[in-house]
Amino acid sequence: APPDFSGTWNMVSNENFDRYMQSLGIDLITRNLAKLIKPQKIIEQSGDSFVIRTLSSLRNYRVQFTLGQEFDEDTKGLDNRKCKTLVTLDNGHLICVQKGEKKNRGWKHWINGDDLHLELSCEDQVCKQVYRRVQEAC
Ligand code: YOG
Repeated sequence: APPDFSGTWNMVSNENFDRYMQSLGIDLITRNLAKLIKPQKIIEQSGDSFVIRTLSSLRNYRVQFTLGQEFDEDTKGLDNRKCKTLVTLDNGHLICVQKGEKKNRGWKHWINGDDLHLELSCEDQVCKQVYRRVQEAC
């Protein structure tokens, strides 16, 4: 069965985030603030439809999509670019391609136990993040 990404996930690790942000042209002051935060992901999945919220004290970001349907993404509050974005599911991996000004841009999510993995790519940089599931009260 395909994985269910739904839930609340807290960041536990973040590798190469600074160089990823540099590849997106984020200024030094913003990068230094962004490195200090540990965002939370809130994912709502129902069938092929997803909402992913990335929440932090610095910025919030929300993206909504249906698998296999390209859409216009505006990375407002992040690097403020427009992309043609397509997300597909391949062997339990949620794979996003963000076509636009930046080459080789996208991200991948997958689940391993209680961990939600995220690889963010731009140009020649890959940032590797891990989030851990927040258990709901019963
Ligand atoms: O996630 O696209 O889950 O959208 C990447 C930040 C930092 C703002 C975050 C705020 C890229 C300043 C979005 C971080 C750097 C730096 C919390 C990752 C840009 C600006 C919002 C992302 C996907 C996959 C869903």
